[in-house]
Amino acid sequence: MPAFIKAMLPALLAWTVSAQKPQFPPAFPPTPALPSSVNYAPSITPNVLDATAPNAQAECPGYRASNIRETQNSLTADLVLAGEACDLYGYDIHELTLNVEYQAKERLSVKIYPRYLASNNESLYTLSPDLTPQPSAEEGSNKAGSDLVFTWSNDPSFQFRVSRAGSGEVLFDTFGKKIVFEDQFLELVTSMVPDYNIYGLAESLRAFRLPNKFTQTFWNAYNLDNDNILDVNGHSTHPVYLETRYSNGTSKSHGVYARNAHGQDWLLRPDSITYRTIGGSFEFYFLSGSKPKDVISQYQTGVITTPYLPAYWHLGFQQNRWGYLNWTNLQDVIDAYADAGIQLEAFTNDLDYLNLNRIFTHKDPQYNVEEGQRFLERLHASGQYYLPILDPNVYAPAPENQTDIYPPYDRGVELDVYIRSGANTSEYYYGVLWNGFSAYPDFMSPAAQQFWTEQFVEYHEQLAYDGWWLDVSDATSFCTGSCGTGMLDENPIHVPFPLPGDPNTSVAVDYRYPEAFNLTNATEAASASASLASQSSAYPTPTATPTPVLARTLPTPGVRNLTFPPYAINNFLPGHSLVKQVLSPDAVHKNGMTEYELHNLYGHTSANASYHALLQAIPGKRPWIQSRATFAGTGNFSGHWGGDTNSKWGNMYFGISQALQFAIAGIPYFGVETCGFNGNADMQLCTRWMQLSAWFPLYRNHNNRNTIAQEAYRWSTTAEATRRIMDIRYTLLPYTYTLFHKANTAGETVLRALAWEFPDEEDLKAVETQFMSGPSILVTPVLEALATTVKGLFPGVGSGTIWYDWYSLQKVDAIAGENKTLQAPLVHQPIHVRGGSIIPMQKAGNTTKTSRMMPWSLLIALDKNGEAQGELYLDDGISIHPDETKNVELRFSRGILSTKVSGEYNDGLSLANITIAGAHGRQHRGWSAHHGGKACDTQRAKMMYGEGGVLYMTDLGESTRDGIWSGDFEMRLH
Ligand code: MIG
Repeated sequence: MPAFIKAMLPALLAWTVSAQKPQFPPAFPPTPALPSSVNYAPSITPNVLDATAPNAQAECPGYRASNIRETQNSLTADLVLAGEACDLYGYDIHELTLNVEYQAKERLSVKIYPRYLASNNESLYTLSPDLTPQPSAEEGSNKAGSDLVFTWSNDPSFQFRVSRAGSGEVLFDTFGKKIVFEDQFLELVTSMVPDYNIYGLAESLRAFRLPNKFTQTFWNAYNLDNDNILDVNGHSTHPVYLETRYSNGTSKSHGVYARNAHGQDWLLRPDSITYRTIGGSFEFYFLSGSKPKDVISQYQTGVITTPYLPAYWHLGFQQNRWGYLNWTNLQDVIDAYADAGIQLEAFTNDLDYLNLNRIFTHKDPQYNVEEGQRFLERLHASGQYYLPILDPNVYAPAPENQTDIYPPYDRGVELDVYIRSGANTSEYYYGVLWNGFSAYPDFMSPAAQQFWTEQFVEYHEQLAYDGWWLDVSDATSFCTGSCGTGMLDENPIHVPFPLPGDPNTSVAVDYRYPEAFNLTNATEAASASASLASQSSAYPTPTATPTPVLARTLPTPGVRNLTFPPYAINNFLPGHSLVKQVLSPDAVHKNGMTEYELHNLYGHTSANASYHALLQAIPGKRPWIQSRATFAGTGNFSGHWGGDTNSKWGNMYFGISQALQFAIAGIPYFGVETCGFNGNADMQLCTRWMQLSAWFPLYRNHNNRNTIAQEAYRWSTTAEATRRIMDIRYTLLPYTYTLFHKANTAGETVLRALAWEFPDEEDLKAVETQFMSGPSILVTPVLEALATTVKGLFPGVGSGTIWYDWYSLQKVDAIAGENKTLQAPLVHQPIHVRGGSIIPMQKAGNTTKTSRMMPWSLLIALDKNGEAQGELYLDDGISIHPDETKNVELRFSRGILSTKVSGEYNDGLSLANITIAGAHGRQHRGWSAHHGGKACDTQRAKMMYGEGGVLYMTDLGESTRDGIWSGDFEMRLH
């Protein structure tokens, strides 16, 4: 029996193990043994669920403020412990500093941190501005001019409020509660208004409007399941919420951001929110709003920085699956999309292309480099892109095995880039992931940036990829502690559980289907359940090792317990343990900080390093990077996807609120695995999901390797529905791209909740089944199996908003508050245009590139006064710093359309037609136009009234052939 299995014996328990050296794949050994130095995963009752846990509010003394110093825009004070230390879940910090800053008219910061910091432990308490932006006061800011007011008192102990200047409305209120500040436990409680409306706190799969009996935990996690469990911690940490309060037919909103990356719980309760972290400091930013869109914009422009501007092609449709076995396989899929007449912009290739899942390799002969080069030449020539997967962990070859050669690892050693084991800092930390025992670059270090950049550049010289899809960046490892220490000779090992598709396992084939499949496909459903039964009996699912329940650990004064801190956050993994399925919190970074402080930042730092490396590998172009794990500010350089969803209707449903969470978090480039990742899709689900996702900025279809194929062309109805919706998406690319420009420059959002566009309507506060794309498009997706109708609200109609059906341009007849039934046969998705909008469009081509070469058209949807406006932003769509840009303002009023252009970019495309919806009243007989000051020749143009007041003006071709946006345009109806 090999030594490594012997060493693992204690952990074997429920696993059946063959006594052979593991092959790769599919024999998978059990959880690799733990070095005895690591305390093995005891289960800790989390305090939030533990009724017997001492209550910090009752036991701790709080603080007293003294020595108050005030300036025009700040207040500082000393906070001293107001009684005997409670040392409850750590040891109390006796002296703190309070710092309040009126940073801008609409932003106030409140920071509380230890008064005396030895320079070497400063980093434990303050999150470095190098990691995520830390806003400071704007010039000229002062208390007198602030929207917000800070008040405090010492009675009975230090407490504070943040309220609105003028009205005095209290937004945040710790009165009557204590501040608890220990080295491993911080707590602060704010009172909340009854039935409060808060949104944000990404990431978790759950309702859009957060429940008020709910705990949001932040500990970025990945196992094969958490993308499907509602309400648990996900891959990202965004400690920011938006609160909206309605009264008297209007509303006011504000925002709260708590800048802290430590593991944390937000306990939402009916009349309060308790904020607890296991380290760091209190660092709050209050944003005055007062509309939801203002709050989001203040957060992005003033605090975390705005989202990056994607390249135009990032908005095209992407296909992926785990299980495309070779280049030919990819080519076949590309050809099939072309044959079906469905746009395909890019391939996001999964692990299949890698040799033994080792990054920066390729598998021969399936993914042979020379063949790949020819493949990429063809792909790029047709305006398409290649986006392979990348995992941050680096395979550590078996030292004794002369043939196990893996240069990237060696280079990382040479540059000394890897995170170190906490148990023995002279060793690197070796976790387990898809490639086996592996090391993890410390992306905060310049050496790791150099390493990463070199690898990107070298790999790009072989295979001209166009971006990376960065997976498992939660800082994932499937064993506990540095389990590879002393075991590298066993490499390559398999993760300690079967991967989807591993032959002869319980997950070899996934036989699950969506709800209602048994109704639409009774025979297949029956045979799938028979196959499932026989697979399950042949390969039973191994039962998990039972986790012992253990009492809380007690704090040792002066010593932080990094792996089992005295307060257990409500991590969803067994035992709520922080050491499971992640790099252990005691792993050490190059600057001496530990994963305890940095865990939730690994996705952020690895995506950031990838962004910068891409700028070197593909100079001058906007990088495409989407990261598995994110933190506040990641949207500045990366997108994010919704995770390994099941092919179920409920998963599709929650993707909408997930997208809205990320709109608040400043990551608009978000999308979900269309048609579902785990389990098989069917025609119904895939059709509806292709329609829904067509509105998500990141639009990709992806599935697991043990499921049936689900490309959009697999079912003829799905293909037809996709052609229709995809044409709409591509037609609207100029509109969407302009939204991204506004996100990038002004912190506006792309996808929007109805409540953000219509903040006075309280009945919209929890709407999560409809959403808007920008200010003008309302989407009412079908989210239910077998439905041919769908119900939707038409916001604003009570105060005169007009909505037009996208397809017929007929005015919708709806009354305020009516949940109106809309026809929605399978190939049709209800979409509505808001009166008052002008939308510049280009007919869909087969790629974003060819779409951008189509002549322009304008859709003018009139409001109740016969007016409309819109905007357009253009540039070359790819350069990181475009030389030329174009901004266009469009306006229609009193029968006159006028544009105001600025900037030099000119696409040289003419205006082909104008459509006006809602053109009732006077019938016009003709029109005249000027372009760049010159009269246009309108002789060949046609004008026609359609049903319901739609005016079509076509064949405008010649007069604007120098490019409609090259000069101001004015058109008058006669
Ligand atoms: O065990 O690379 O979310 O999209 O297909 C899964 C394989 C690891 C997780 C990603 C998923 C991807 C899969 N990865």
